[in-house]
Amino acid sequence: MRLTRRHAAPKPGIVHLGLGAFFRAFGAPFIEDAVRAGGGDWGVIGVSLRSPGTRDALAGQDWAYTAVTLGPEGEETCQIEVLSDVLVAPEDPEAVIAAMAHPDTRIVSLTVTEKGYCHVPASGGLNPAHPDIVHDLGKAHPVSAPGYLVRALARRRAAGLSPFTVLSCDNLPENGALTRRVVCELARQIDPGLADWIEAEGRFPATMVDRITPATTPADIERLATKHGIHDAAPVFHEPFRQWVIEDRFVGDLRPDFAAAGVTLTGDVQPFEDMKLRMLNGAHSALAYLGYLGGHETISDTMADPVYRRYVNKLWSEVIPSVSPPDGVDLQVYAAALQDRFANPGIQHRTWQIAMDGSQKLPQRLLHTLTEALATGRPTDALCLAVAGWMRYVSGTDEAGAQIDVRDPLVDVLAQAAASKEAPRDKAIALLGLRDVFPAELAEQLAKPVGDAAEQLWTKGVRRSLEALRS
Ligand code: CS2
Repeated sequence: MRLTRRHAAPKPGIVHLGLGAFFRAFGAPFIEDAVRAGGGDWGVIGVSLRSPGTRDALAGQDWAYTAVTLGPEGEETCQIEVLSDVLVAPEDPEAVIAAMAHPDTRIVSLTVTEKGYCHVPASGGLNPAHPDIVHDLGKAHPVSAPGYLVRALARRRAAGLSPFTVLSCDNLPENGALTRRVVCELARQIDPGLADWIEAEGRFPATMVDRITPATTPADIERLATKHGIHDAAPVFHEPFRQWVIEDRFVGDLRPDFAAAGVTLTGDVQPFEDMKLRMLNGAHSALAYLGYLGGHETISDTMADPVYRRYVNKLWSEVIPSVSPPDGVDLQVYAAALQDRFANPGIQHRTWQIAMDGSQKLPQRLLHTLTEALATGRPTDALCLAVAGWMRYVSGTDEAGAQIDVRDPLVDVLAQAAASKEAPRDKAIALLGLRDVFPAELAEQLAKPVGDAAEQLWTKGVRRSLEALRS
């Protein structure tokens, strides 16, 4: 029998943009726990900004679904019922704006991935040439996340309502400030008065979000049915660990009782964010590129290979000096825990999945760390090899000459830059020339060490390059 809802949905108070597996495995269960512990009308209207797949799968289940914890000792299931409706933006943009502008909506949260903010990764400002932004400037019905935020905020201002709190839950540096910047820059081009109002009244708390959530596969859905008897068309699968740190700055102080659900509410998210982006996501990206090139399909396979395990520990030893830890956190202990989380064989997290959208991820995951390490003369060999790994990957063929299915908003630009030169070092320098990713000064500093790493990778191959790194 198909899964069905057990309780009525809570009255909605949150609209969530980007109804992917990550939000359903992370934000939604946290909100459900907060409502259970602290009450309040905080049901969630989920919005898919692109495709109807999740809506179609969840519609027959009254928006309920299963979240499966993949622990080292087995699987545990939990039914999540906090979604009260799902909208598909391209089918009915007006319904999405109306939901966001509704007086009951007090928070609009986002997991739209890095590229969904339509910003320039190297600077954090809005990319005015982005095709979705060009579209949204000309049309009343937007396609981009910043476009929806601006149009819905305009509607609230016209109705005399206060703005909603905008809660970015993506892995971006200073995600709250970045979201505020792209929204205000877009609003200013549409109506300067609106931009002034958002700047004065709007709230964009920073967050740090953490739970490893691989994409659900047909085999996962099948296993849930055969092993647990649960017939769910859209379950999500995740690791046991979860951590959410939120800057406690909401419009009118209106929010779920997050603390009751175990969320850390703080005045300063930055130390948590730097630690997580640089140590977890930085290592994830490094392992994704180098692991993929070495023939590893998942992160846990990559971690089972001693050459990579040694490499990632060397990488962390280069990253740790650039991180000011949150109070009471020992970064060596944090790294050891990451090593175990990455090695969890229950999590089949594909290197190919993490390798996606590298042009949007590299700055906050590896380049900020590199900038600081270079300024203080600290070692950067493992960091530079990670950047060279990305370059080798986006050049489009693996070591056996097979085509790589590179997914990145800049895929064509990256392929052209890599193909414009013959020698590996020159390819690396051509890629360092992409100003959307590498600031000029950093590119100049990286020319020699990343050029050397690229030379090694292309000529000796990934395994020998990893082995050649001194620990
Ligand atoms: C991963 C993240 O896909 C990726 O780029 O690095 O999704 C990672 O699994 C999460 O940030 C963990 O919290």
